[in-house]
Amino acid sequence: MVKPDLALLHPPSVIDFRKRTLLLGPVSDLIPSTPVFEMYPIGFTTIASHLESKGYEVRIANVATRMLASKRFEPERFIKSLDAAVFGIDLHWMPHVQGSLELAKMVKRHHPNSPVVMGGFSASYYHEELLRSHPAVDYVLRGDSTEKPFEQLMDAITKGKSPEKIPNLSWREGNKTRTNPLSHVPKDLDDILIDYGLVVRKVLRYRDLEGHLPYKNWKSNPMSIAVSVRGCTHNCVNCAGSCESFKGNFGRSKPAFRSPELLAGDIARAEEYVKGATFVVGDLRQAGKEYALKFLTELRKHKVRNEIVIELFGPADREFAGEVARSVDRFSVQMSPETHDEQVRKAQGKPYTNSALEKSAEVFLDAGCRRFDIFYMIGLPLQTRESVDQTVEYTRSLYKRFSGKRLFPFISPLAPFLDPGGIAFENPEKIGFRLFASTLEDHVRLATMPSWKYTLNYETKWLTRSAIVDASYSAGLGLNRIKWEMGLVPEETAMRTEERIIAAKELSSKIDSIVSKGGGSEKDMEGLREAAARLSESTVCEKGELDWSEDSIYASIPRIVGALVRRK
Ligand code: B12
Ligand code: SF4
Repeated sequence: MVKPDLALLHPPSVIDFRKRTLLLGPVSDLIPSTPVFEMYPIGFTTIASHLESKGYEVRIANVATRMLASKRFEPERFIKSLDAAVFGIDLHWMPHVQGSLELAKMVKRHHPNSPVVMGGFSASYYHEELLRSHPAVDYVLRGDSTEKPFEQLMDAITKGKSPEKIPNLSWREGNKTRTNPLSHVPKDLDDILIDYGLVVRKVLRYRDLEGHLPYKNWKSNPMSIAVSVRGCTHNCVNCAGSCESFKGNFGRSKPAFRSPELLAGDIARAEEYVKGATFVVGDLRQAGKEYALKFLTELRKHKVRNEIVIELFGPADREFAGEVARSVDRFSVQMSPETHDEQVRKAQGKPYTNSALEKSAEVFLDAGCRRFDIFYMIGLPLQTRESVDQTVEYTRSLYKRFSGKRLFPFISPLAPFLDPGGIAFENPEKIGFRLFASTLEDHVRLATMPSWKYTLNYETKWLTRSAIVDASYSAGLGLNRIKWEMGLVPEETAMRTEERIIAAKELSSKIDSIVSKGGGSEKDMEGLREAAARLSESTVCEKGELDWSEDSIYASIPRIVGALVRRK
């Protein structure tokens, strides 16, 4: 087998999740991953594409999907068997804090002479603590764009040069932590290489399909991602990807966009390999109307047949909906008003009205969008239990208004963590939040708590941790009932969801009662382990409700073969 210069490893959120009792809760019901967050950052593919173009051999190993795919897969044995000059581990999303650190220790145990590089949003935020308190981590590459700094670091490591001048790098020199300036912040994304065939070639080279899968169910519901932007023009208070957070933590004062031509090309190339939906990250109108229209004109030329999923960060008009419809065969829309309550929405950083939201749904549904998904959240500033209940009731009026018209509301808690670096995390009291964790170490402790109530790193003035849990299960039950009454989910699915929510609620109470008597160790919880694992997946709705297509990986095989042959 080829020896990679770099192995990029993605951990599960908790490395020993199979051995612990963890009621992880409805933390990932609305995304493709399971609650161990097995999806690796899209950046793995751009880092790998860039380094390969410079002659480095890179392997991607998704340890999380492999652990989910087989009980017999042992991460320690696998890490031992890997032979790479350098190991890269993402600590992008904070929920991976325990998994990333444990994986780094594993690498060091078996490969003490191979440097470990960490990167991603959370690693950038906590770079000092990572290097100060975690000897298994040798380097941290900060910021939202590490492709070129990583090339420089690989050169330095493999040729024994000093890392002194590498932008965005934090590193250890003796007992001291060195922090180079965060100066590589590209103004646009036009130099980024996205080789959609790379993963397919890697699967064949390393004979490892599961280890390259972005998430567990990718084979039955494949999806690709096209990134229009790094950064954001908005300032939602709980988000570490906001304008203010990018400025404060990742050195970016303005979003960087991919040119409309390249973005449309990415989507067309993704289609060569994957028959499934392509999710376009970022509201296309953030760079201005002209950008959005240019992109749609370019996309039209490619005659894309895959379903395109676009995001709206704010209301849209009929003209824009019409342009989207003219440019693609099939499309869906996602919008996150977070709540029906306009005051709460404003406090969260999204000052638009319900009538503007409903108008947007109307114009897109009229234009032929296949589904209009609306996402609500629990744990927002000013949001009370009554407000959550009213959000659920409001969806009934939405269903009535758009009856039979493919409008799908979803609701889930802001969990498990309030994003470090976001406005609310940095100014909790001002926003009305109370934090239970600030350091990496605090978050590691929370990540391994027996139920998600104790994992939450925050509560609000209006909803305690217990109230967030209660409101989430209750809203899940309410929305499920409404969907059933409106005929949006079959009775059988609705019954299954209801039973699961009730069972999860009961289990949560059992865990509370053990904890209240001073228990909480793994031994005290052992009898609940299997139920906790079973009830952690898809609590408030089923993953199938989110599938954009019924295509499976097998439908993509002719394309993959065709695309690989064309590349030869
Ligand atoms: C698109 C997106 C998603 C997509 C995933 C896309 C993907 N596979 O990367 C979906 C919708 C699935 C998603 C899910 C989640 N997301 Co999200 N997501 C985003 C969003 C909107 C854009 C991210 C993006 O485009 N990144 C592009 C660039 C910046 O990152 P990248 O190319 O992947 O990686 C570069 C660098 O980060 C770095 N890097 C990354 N990994 C590594 C590893 C190494 C070794 C190195 C050196 C460098 C490095 O270098 C890369 C290349 O330059 C941001 C918000 C924002 N405005 O940024 C939130 C954001 C990143 N998500 C966030 C969260 C919390 C989540 C969830 C945990 C939410 C949940 N509870 O369900 C899940 C986790 C999913 C999982 N892992 O299974 C938070 C993270 C905050 C934090 N510090 O934890 C953000 C900031 C905002 C938010 N609240 O949504 N997300
Ligand atoms: S949640 Fe708000 S701030 Fe964060 S990426 Fe989305 S629109 Fe931007």
